[in-house]
Amino acid sequence: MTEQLGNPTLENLLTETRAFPPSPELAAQANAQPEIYDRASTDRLGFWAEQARSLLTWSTPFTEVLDFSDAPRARWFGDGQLNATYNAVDRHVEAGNGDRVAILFEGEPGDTRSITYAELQREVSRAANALGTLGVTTGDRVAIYLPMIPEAVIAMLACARIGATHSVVFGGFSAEALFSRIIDADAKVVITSDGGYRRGRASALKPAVDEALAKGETTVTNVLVVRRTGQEVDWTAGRDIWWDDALAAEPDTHLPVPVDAEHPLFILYTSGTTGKPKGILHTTGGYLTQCAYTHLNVFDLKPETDVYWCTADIGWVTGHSYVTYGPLINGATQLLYEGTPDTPHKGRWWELVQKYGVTILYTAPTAIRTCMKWGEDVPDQFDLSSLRILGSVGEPINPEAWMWYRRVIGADRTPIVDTWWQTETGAIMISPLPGVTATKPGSAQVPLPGIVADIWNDAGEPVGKGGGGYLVLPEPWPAMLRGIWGDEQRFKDTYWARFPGIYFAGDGAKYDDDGDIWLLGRVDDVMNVSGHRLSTTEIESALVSHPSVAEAAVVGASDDTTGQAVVAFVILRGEAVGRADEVGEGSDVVAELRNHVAKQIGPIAKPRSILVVAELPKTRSGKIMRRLLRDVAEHRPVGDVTTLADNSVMDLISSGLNAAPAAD
Ligand code: 7RM
Repeated sequence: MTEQLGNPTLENLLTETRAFPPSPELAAQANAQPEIYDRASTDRLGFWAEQARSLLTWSTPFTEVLDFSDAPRARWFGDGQLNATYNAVDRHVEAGNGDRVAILFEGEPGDTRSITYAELQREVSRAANALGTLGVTTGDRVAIYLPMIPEAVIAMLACARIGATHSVVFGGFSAEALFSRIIDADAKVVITSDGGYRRGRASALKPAVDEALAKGETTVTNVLVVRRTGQEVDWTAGRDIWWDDALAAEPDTHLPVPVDAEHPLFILYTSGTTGKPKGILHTTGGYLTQCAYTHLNVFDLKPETDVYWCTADIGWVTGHSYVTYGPLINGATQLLYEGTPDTPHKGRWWELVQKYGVTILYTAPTAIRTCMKWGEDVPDQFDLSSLRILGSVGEPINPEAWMWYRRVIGADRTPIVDTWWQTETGAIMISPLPGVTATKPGSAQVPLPGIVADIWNDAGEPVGKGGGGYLVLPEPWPAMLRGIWGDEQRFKDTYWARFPGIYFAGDGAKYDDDGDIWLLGRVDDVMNVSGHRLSTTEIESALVSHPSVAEAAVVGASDDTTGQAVVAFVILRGEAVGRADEVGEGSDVVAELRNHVAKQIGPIAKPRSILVVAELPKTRSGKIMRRLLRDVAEHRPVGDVTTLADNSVMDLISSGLNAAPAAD
């Protein structure tokens, strides 16, 4: 533990003295005023009940707020009923806001669509009817495998409208990953597209679905295919249906199905410390309450005037909570962009901010660091004066990137909200409030009103100001996960066992002398690459599934742009060693293994470098000492090797590594 917290930049972080209070104008008109902290702490449950009542429309009002008697599974607003899509769409139309734009879509090639709440209601209704025609009913699971196009949001809302549980699988994941998620959730229908636009060209998606469904027996009866690129696709008659045809055949009205507050809204798979991804389960009432509350207060959303843009893909939890549910529940107008920030040029994002007058931007530190690398003359060419709030999520944001973000993108004027949360927490937990908090570069600072977070030491004692340890969430919160799909025991073991009965987030953290929280990264075998969670074990499993690999060890090495990068150490099987005359970093074997990982998991999991070694450093009990491999990967002198079974191993590895250049 101490070792993992031994972050070399920590001392700098904790001497941070810069603070940026909100402007008097912003403070005066902000949705969240300072009193909110007192209100929430005086009567926490009453506060959440108030949020649930004022932010959502219930078809059956709840009387019970929290029931934690079956801990760790919580029930929030348990006797209430509601429909997520009714809340995200219909009620805005009923309130006379049907003409307000919900989604401003910009495709990577530059095609655009503007979808009002009234149009969204009609599209989602048709899609809900189409799912019904295919036999999907309340409680069924639907897999969604789509690029960032409006249909991704429409598909999610169509599921929620009929009470079907969606499982969105990131479009960058492989057929193998899709297959295992379809199997785990017993999905009945898959919604996909022919392809999407990526880096200036059409990239296919449907073949991965075909490949996934050919891997074995599944419960999938139909595949709905959105036509996005017009690419040729293979067709399985009787199973595959064009989305457009299915929707055209349906009426554009549909009665949303009220569900219990604890009805499963979605499953989202995320990497854990073991090889198998966990299906994180979220339910309806509590999740939506916290999404709406955080979106309104952390981003200070004014639905009539703001243009909000969250750059996250729908395949990640940020896309669920802050593209689909939070903004739409609050009646926001938001930009949805399909492509990458550098296509066709490195100013594309800033061009979009200017074009649409974006006022609130929510993105990840890795994107900010990439833009820093491209130089500030790129954003300087655009008018970014519409921006008033900037958000960050996914990993710790280093103070340099924070300052750059504020100065170059925010004209030294916009508050930055550094938001800490997880797939498991469902919504933002720790963050400044833009009209209240004097922000500090690099710190997520304070738990939101209604949220309890603390930092404990190994013995489970609060460390207090100036102390470091494990981040814990001692009290239940509305958007908390309700379990791991199909694996109750793993749910208990993973989150509730380190400190019995208390949620352990897996992150290390430290309080500064003001009592502000600084997140220090994961303390387990989870890596964070460009804000994406990857499991070391999962990548190791992918590597050893290749016939040439005997053994593999993976570590996350710090990387200037992506935060961490995947570095793998592999021992080849005898035949493979013989086959390759040269096993250095550009060799065939290494290239093949990198592609193999991309195929097994997805391109984001591709190791930055793979080192072929003769031995791996192991303890006498056979545990791989990843700490030493991390030293090597980060070009540090190798630390304490006394627990190694054979301490000459590290010399062997280090000498082999020095020559190795980094791959793309
Ligand atoms: C939303 C999301 C969760 C992990 C989490 C942390 C890290 C996320 C921040 C952060 C420092 C932040 N969900 N993390 N946000 N670390 N400051 N503001 O990212 O499930 O994919 O990842 O990400 O380690 O445990 S996630």
